Amino acid sequence: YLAKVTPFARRSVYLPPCPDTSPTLVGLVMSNQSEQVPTLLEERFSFLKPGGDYHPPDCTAQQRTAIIIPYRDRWIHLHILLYNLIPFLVRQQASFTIFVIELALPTTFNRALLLNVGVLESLKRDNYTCFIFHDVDLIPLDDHNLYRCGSSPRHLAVGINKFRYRLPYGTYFGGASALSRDQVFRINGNSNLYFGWGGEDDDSFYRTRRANMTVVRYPVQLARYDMIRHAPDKGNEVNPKTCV
Ligand code: UD2
Ligand code: MN
Repeated sequence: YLAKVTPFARRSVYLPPCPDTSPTLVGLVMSNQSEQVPTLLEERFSFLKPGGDYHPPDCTAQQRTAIIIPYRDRWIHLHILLYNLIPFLVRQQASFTIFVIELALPTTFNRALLLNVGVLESLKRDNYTCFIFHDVDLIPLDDHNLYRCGSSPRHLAVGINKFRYRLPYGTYFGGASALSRDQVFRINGNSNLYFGWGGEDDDSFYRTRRANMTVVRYPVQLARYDMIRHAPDKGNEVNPKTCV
């Protein structure tokens, strides 16, 4: 009977819940930022379902995760990220879909608005319970940095190379974060009003405070990231209303 089940029907087959700790975690790995990776993606990740879905093959993940990537004109970063992020999520036994939310209009960039678009569009597709808001240029280095949602919003990008692997300031909320669907709606999403670079992540942090939630973080030793080196983008000039 099992042999007849097509990949698309697999979710209707009973699989036991995934364990709290995945047995396939490996810990700290180096980021691979080779310019060769775009040519390797399709073959290496051919196990992904149409639309970029993945489900662990032998257990049922406890959460359904949407990875939301705000995007414009960062082709090589996107490919490098996917090359590193997909195996990371597979090792965590996540059930995930990656959504690249591309700003098509030639307006100033608006990262937080794209995150909102990602939430609303993804929910038309499946009943996601966990949202990971993720910069396109941030590579997580340690798979103990679990991309899961808990009882509080979580800031994931605690230690980034560009800040010498330390939290730059206490209310920092940039880079990558994890909010459950309930938490996203409790803060009424992110602000749509931040055009250009900066400030939108701080706004989201204050939204969690106003909703009486506390942002949690994993220890900096494991919540480590490499940001691919880049210059400021055209069309994402510093928001003049942001304090820098
Ligand atoms: C920091 C934060 C970021 C955000 C930003 C201020 C870190 C690691 N990240 O990023 O979360 O709060 O400051 O807005 O500190 N993007 C494009 N195309 C563009 C412009 C931006 O795809 O033309 C996307 C992309 O996903 C990028 C993200 O927006 O990673 C943030 O922009 P950035 O990387 O230029 O800014 P950065 O590194 O200072
Ligand atoms: Mn960046």
